[in-house]
This record gives sequence, structure tokens and C-alpha cells, in this order.
Amino acid sequence: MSAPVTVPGLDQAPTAHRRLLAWVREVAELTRPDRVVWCDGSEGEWRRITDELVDKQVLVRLRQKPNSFWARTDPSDVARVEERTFICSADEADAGPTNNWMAPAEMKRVMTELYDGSMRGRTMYVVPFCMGPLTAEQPMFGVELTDSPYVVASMRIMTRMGADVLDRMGADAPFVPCLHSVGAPLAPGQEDVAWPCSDVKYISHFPDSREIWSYGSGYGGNSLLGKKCFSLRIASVMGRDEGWLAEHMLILKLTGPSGQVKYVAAAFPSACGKTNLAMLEPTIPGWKVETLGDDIAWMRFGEDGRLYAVNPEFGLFGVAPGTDWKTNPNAMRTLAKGNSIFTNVAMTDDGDIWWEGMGEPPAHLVDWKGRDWTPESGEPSSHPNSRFCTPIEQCPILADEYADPRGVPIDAILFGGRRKTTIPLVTEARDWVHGVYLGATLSSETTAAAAGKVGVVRRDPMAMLPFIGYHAGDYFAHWIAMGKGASSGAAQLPRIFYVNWFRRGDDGRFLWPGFGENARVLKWVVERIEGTAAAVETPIGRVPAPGALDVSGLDLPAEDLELALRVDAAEWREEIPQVVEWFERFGDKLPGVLWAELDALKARLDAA
Ligand code: SAT
Ligand code: MN
Repeated sequence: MSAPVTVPGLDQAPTAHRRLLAWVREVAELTRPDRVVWCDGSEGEWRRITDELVDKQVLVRLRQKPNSFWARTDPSDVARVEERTFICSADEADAGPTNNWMAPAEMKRVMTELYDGSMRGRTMYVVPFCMGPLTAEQPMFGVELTDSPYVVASMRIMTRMGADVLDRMGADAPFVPCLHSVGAPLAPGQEDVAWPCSDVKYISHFPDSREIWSYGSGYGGNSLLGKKCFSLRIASVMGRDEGWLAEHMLILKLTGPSGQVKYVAAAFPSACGKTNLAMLEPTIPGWKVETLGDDIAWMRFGEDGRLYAVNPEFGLFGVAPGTDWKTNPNAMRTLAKGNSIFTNVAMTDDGDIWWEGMGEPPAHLVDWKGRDWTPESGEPSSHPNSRFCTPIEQCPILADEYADPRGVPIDAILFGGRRKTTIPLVTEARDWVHGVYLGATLSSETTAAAAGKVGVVRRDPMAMLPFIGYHAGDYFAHWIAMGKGASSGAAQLPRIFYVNWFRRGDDGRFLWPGFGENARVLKWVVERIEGTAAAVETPIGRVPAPGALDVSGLDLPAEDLELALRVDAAEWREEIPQVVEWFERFGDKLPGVLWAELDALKARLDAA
């Protein structure tokens, strides 16, 4: 038997949590870091880590934003890697046709080999974190072990992290173990690169044991394991087993002119405007939006039978390009307060950040690859999936309810995607099951948020395609069952709508101006719930009746509005074979009621 390994810091654990202590030791013995640091989440720790990253030129301190930093990744490590993302359920059938699968024991064998010595020459940080308020009855704990100080700094922004969490965990609270290594060990004396990562990448989830193992990437979605890995993939499995929903949704609070308050959750795929909608400044008088979350919602029924949503995150990890004072002034105000990390954007000569969409480009920048850039360079200065990482509490329109562990009762759920054709600006589902059908058939053109081709139409159910941690057919069934779970009946369920801000005319122009003007659509949604706005029945659902959508003061050609709202039976008939093909992928796991919805839609289209 070999003697126990001594790693500096390993035994300085500020916790008596036995399972945690054993796991940290086990990982240290496998990955062989030079030292172990137990993170406390303090200001001092943030300063130490960011100073060190600045010294190593991984981060550049911005002169124009307080306590803020510019980061550039390796050009190969810029987005989530869906091809390398695995759901390792014991039974392959549980992963379903939309996930990559490997048997848990096989994945653990492969990755244990990769982790063997993978932290040599580096520090292993122990990052205790909590998704959702620490004051929750049952706080949702995770601990990430990582050899990336960039990940530690980002986790401090994106999650409640540090000593308070460890204290609250006590000696035996359950937690999700999240293991992360960039997969770039250093030999003695070997010089480090600015962005260590590996060509071999695995983002693996073990839903049965509720563990996450990530290797080879430092990019947010692959490495900040509290986010998509825990709060969506693993949490969706917890939700299935325990009767709640973990969804890729923003949460907003909408107050109307008479003071009426509605809470809206909205699911759009990555890089389709969730952050912008969450922080929208309405262009119509008397309406106010406050933000609760921009990416993830955990929803469960309250005792009153309503569906309550909590945002498990503590920060915003938003797409930078396109964010500007015009499109999202509240995001700009949030960022102006500093305390942020900007990744893969460009830097100005006076030490500020810049990206496409911020108006006139400066004469000179350093681009996301570290090269001199001028407006003549002929390529964007920032990667299309470049991101800002900033504390949500800096958002000037954060709703007070953000801190409430019970969450907010959701009145409306919006599904939406990015489609040039076919899908009208807004459609109301007839009932919950029809709404689930709309979500299950959601389609969108792919974006730069994931590695791969951009602009291809794919089905992205509930905007969760890359994030459902189990069989998507079972996930649809879970959604249907949730609709029956409202103790006081369907009246308490959120109403479901489908929106598309991205429809275009023949010449490619956007038919709807979007951004702050989307408040007009929210107004119609509220008025539908209150029973005061008119709608017309169409084969696909209810759309605003002529004149029902408030376009007062909006400079929009009547023809564009009509085209934006148009339901074209011929276009919809073309969708049907794609939906049939999509549904067939789920075999007998597809709930029969969804086939029935499709049949009814076909019949209505044929009659149209
Ligand atoms: O890359 S992340 O998963 O962190 C953001 C996103 O794609 O939605
Ligand atoms: Mn997202």
C-alpha cells in the first residue's frame, strides 16, 4: 500500500463534511496538483486570483471599468461542445436520442485515465457553491474542483460561492460533485500558456449518481459547472424524479399601467435574446419590466397551486456582440458598475472593451485573438459567442423578489426561436397540452453559442435540446404531467405563448423591430390573460386580432405587421413532415397526446 499523498493545503480544509473531504482527497491523489486551495469567496481571494491572472497575462485589467478584466481564450475553445457532451445514465435508453451516451463505468474509466496527473504543476481549487438562495429550505449545493483560476473567478460571479456555503453545508448536506480540469498538466519548469486546454474534451454527466466530470475546456458553458451542467442537465433529472422543472428560461416581472403585476418565464435557445428580453425597457408608456433571471428557471408548484420560478444563478453570462445602449441599456448599466470578466471581446486603446453592435468602431482595437484590428480588418473584432460575466445584483432593474427562495408565481410561459419564415410574431396556445406541443416542436436557426454550423434550422424543444439530462420523450411526458399537477386545476397554470422576433420579409428585412418594442407583445400576453385583448383562431393557435396588438407610436409599415403576424397554411404544411420525423425519433416514449396535437393541426391546416 502506498503512503497517503501529501499535497499542501489538502489538510487545511475548513469543513468537517466527510464525503467532501474524502472526495477532495481522492481527486487530489488522482490529479496530483501542486497544492489545494479551499475557496472562501472573499474579496481578498478575488484580488489574489485576479492579480495572479493579470501577472500571467491571462487577464488584462481594464482601465475604464472598475475591477474588470479582459480575457481571451484559445481560439479553439470558444463555445459549448455538444458533440463532446455526454449523459452517462446506467441505461442507454434513459439518455434518449438527443444525447450522446456512454456507460458510466466506461466513461469513468476513460476520464480517470485523462485525470491521472492532469493537474500537475497547477493549483486545485475547491469551490463550494449554492444554486439559488442560501436561505432556501433545501439549498442546492455543489462543489467544483478545478485547476482553472479563471473558472474560480467566474464561479464567484455566477454562483453564491465560498465560506457561507461550506458553513451551511455542515457535515453531511448532499451536494453535486463537479470535477473540472483543463487537461493541461505542466512538467517541472514548463512554461504555461495563457489559455490552457486540451484537444480532448469531455463534458460528462452521471444522472444516476448526480455527478459532473468535465475535461479539456475552459469555456464557460463547459467549465462553470453550476450553470448548464448542474442547473439544467442534472437538475432536469432531479425535477423529473421530484416533480419540478429545470428550464432554459429567463424570468421577468412586468407591471402594467394600473399596477397589475405579471411574472413571465421565457425559453429561447442560446444567443436568441433572453438577456435582452429579461432587461427590456418598454417603449409603451406605463409599462415596467424588472429582471429576475436571464438564463435558467427552476419551477415548482407552491401550496397555492401556482407554478413558482427561482433563478438559481447569481450572475449574468450574456452574449456580448449586439449588446449596446440602444438594444439593452440595462445590461450596459450593469456592466458599467464593473466587477466583470469579458471573454473574447476586443479591447480599446484606452483600456475598455468593444464589440460589434456598439456603434461606430474605434480606429484601432486589439481583437479577440490579440491582433491589431482596424475597421478595414475585414473580420469581426469579437468572437460572435464572446461573453460578459457580471453580477446580477448590479442590474439596476433587478426585482426585489430575486432574493426570495420561494420564487415568483409564473403567469405566462413564452417559447421562442429564431426563424426567418413561417412562425408568427406571437401565438397563444389553446391549453397546456397544446402549449407543450408548441414547446416540443420549437425550432430555431443555430447560433455561435455551440460549436458547429450557424443558421441551420433544428428542433430545439423548450430551447433545452442541449440541456435535457434524460430521454426527451420522458421530458415531454413530464411536462404533460406537470400540467395535471396544479392542485387547484388548470386555471392556475401559466398560459403558454410562442414568439418569433426574427421573421423576415422577402428582401431579408426584419418584419418586427424587436428589443424594447417587444413590450407590445408582452402587453398583448397580459391582456389575453386578463381577457381584454382580442385574438383570432388559426390552425396553429391564437394570434392577435387586427388592431389588438398595440402599435401606437410605432413607425412600422402596416404590411410588415401583417406579414409578421401572418399564418400561412402552405408554409405550415411544409413543417409537418419535419415534425413527424422529429416525433418519430422518440418512438413509443412520445406521449400520445402530442401525436394527437399533430393530427389535429394537420386536420385544421387541411381545412384552411
Ligand atoms: O455557454 S453557456 O452555456 O454558458 C451559455 C449558453 O450557451 O446559453
Ligand atoms: Mn443559455
